[in-house]
Amino acid sequence: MPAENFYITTAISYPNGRPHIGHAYEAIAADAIARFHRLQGKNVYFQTGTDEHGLKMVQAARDKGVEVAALAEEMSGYFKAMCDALDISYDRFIRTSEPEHHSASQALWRAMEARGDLYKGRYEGWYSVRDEAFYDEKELTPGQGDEKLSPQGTPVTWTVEESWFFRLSKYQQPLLDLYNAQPEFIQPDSRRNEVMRFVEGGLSDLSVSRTSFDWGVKVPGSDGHVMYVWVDALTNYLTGAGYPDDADRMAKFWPADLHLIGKDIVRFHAVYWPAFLMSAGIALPKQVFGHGFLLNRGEKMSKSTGNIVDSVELGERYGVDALRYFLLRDVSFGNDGSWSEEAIVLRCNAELANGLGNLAQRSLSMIAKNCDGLLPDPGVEPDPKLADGLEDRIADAMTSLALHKALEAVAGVVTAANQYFADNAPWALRKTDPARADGVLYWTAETVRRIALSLRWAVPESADQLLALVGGGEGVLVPGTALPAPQGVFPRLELPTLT
Ligand code: ME8
Repeated sequence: MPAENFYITTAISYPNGRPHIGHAYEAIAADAIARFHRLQGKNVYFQTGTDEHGLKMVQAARDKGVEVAALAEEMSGYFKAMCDALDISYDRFIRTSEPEHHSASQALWRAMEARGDLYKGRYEGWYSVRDEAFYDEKELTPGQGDEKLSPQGTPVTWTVEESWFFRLSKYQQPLLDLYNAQPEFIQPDSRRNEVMRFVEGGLSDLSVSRTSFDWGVKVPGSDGHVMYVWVDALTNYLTGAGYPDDADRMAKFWPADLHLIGKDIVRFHAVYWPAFLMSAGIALPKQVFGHGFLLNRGEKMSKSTGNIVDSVELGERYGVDALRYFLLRDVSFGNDGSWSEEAIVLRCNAELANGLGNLAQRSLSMIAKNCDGLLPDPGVEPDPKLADGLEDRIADAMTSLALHKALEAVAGVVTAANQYFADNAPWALRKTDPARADGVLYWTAETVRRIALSLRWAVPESADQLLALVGGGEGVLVPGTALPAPQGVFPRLELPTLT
């Protein structure tokens, strides 16, 4: 039987500046999920990339005094470099400036037009450049002076232009039916509730073209109009699946299994996107999951506000796997999370250096010293078993994308195994009952193997190093195997000293 296909995407980022740790967080979470499914034997297609059109890009280029295409090219390179530095196993890094993506967006447009869902009108409304979105008057809050702010807290201005409209209002009931029939379509539940309340409040038709600039995908047959950036941005998911021409690829990877995005753009993915697809007669993605925001000691970071921390530098300073472990383990997936260098150091020292690293180091150095570096005989397996049910607990947690719970299960086994090692004191048993001492070393090493296998999706490089150190792979460890000289896999982290 051919392997089951699994198509996962991140949001595509605006390359109007360099990536920040929020982008790294999303990429790492998606990568962890993609790797998990690959390890389960699925044929995974994982797409990420950059969203290069729209007014936000035009304005960023103007502010920097560069051509918008050059800005997109340069910044997109930083996003890709970030993914490469953080071990993000994407299959495709898509750029919406690619010709293939323009064709896909135009094909989707024509399909919506053929359905009678696009019409030309005049748009007047409150527009936020930073959010690239129009808002209803009732959603705005007062800012300083005469300023009005969007629900995201960004300034809005009254804007008038000729525009194509999408009949979003027509899809209010079909969308509500979708949310009711498939509660898993939007997750977590809190985000689903927000979206349902928004849609129940009524949907206005959506302005889907712009005439004030030309940096975008041209509206077919309508000179002077480029598509509203969100129409083309969302279409990137279809472009990656081979839409419109590659029917074989579409059959494999569409509908997408999971769009992983941040909570600020759930409305675009859970309202506009399914409405566009319904209009075009294309199957809907199976799930949109809105993860929380990563805050630096409680403060929001964004490229527009300039509070950026370079995740590549953090990875260099503490280790890529330490950064990955911290983000996946510390943040309750779906909720907002807070990060600081202290928190990274604390978490990784406790659970990686002192927890798992120590477990491996203590057992493997005794095997090197007392057993000539050969895996000893197991004797009788400890009762209760050390990593009993670990893989099932992880798989359970992963079905609801509780990534932090999956790692919590692993951390629990590390603690239990360290306790087992300390309680059984193989260094003392060596003198009184060498066979039992051997057994303790064997079962500790075997547990390290199970733990390492269970961590491959989260900390791929370290997990593979650990596996090599215990001489293991998929199968239970074989007594008599010669092990390489033990080495530390998780160094103790230190905060940089302030000068
Ligand atoms: O929204 N913590 O691009 P973007 C966690 N181009 N995630 C964060 C975050 C933070 N502090 N800040 C941003 C866009 N993100 C559009 C997407 S998709 C068809 C188009 C997340 O560069 C954010 O929620 O502003 C989004 O999922 C992703 O980073 C890209 O954000």
